Amino acid sequence: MGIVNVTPDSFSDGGRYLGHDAALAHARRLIAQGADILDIGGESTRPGAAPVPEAEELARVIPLITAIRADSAIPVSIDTLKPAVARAAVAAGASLWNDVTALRGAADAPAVAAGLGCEVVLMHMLGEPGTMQNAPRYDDVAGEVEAFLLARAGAAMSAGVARDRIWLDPGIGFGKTLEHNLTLLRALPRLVALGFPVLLGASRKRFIAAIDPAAKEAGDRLGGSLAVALEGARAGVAAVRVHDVAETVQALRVQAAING
Ligand code: HH2
Repeated sequence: MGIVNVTPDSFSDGGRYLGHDAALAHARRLIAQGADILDIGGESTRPGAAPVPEAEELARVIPLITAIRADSAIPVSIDTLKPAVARAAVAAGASLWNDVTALRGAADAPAVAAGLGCEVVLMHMLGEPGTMQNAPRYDDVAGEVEAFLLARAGAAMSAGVARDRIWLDPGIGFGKTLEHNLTLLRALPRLVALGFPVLLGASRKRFIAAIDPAAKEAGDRLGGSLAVALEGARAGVAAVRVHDVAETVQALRVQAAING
């Protein structure tokens, strides 16, 4: 899954693809590099990011989805916590709603997801983006994340979302210390064993710098991002959400070739 952030403030590529033409060119580049899904986002979720009004978010993402749909059949995912943005994105041709709040962003979010009939990514986040990195605490991080995701899958299904449309995501970096992230990465086989497709997003994230101090800037974290993608694939995740599509596709292809 290749990331297209149409935002001024995303942590690793904020502002680079804010204009429609730059975003579309980036989307086309990721398709050419071998992305199987594009994840389009118009609101950053990094700690401290400013909330984006609905009209602004729609103006960022909808023309882009329409333009991608005009010349590619690639599945498009909309990264939003607003039901109205998900609805407009699906109308424009998106088939997956990637929601970092796991359908908790609005009271009607599960019902909207059911009505849209699209696939849904339910991601774990502890707290709110603004404060989630302030000393997050768990007694058993893998168990708690798993229980949360199963509860959210239950809520989605109760609202009418079909079981085979639900993806789970442990939410690397969303209210987690380095140790929490590592424990969750070690526990991926257990998450995969729940039987839902798992999405893993660790690309260029800050925990990589906590392991390698030389990776201070987001752009310095390709090696660490590839390491996580390979571990994820080995654990059986269905997709990895990444900024560096060409390099990730190459790493996964070589890994697949080695493994026959
Ligand atoms: N991470 C980010 C955003 N959306 N969605 C899912 N399902 N999983 C993730 O791990 C995930 C996500 C954060 O990365 P990015 O989009 O690069 O940054 P920002 O939120 O600042 O736009």
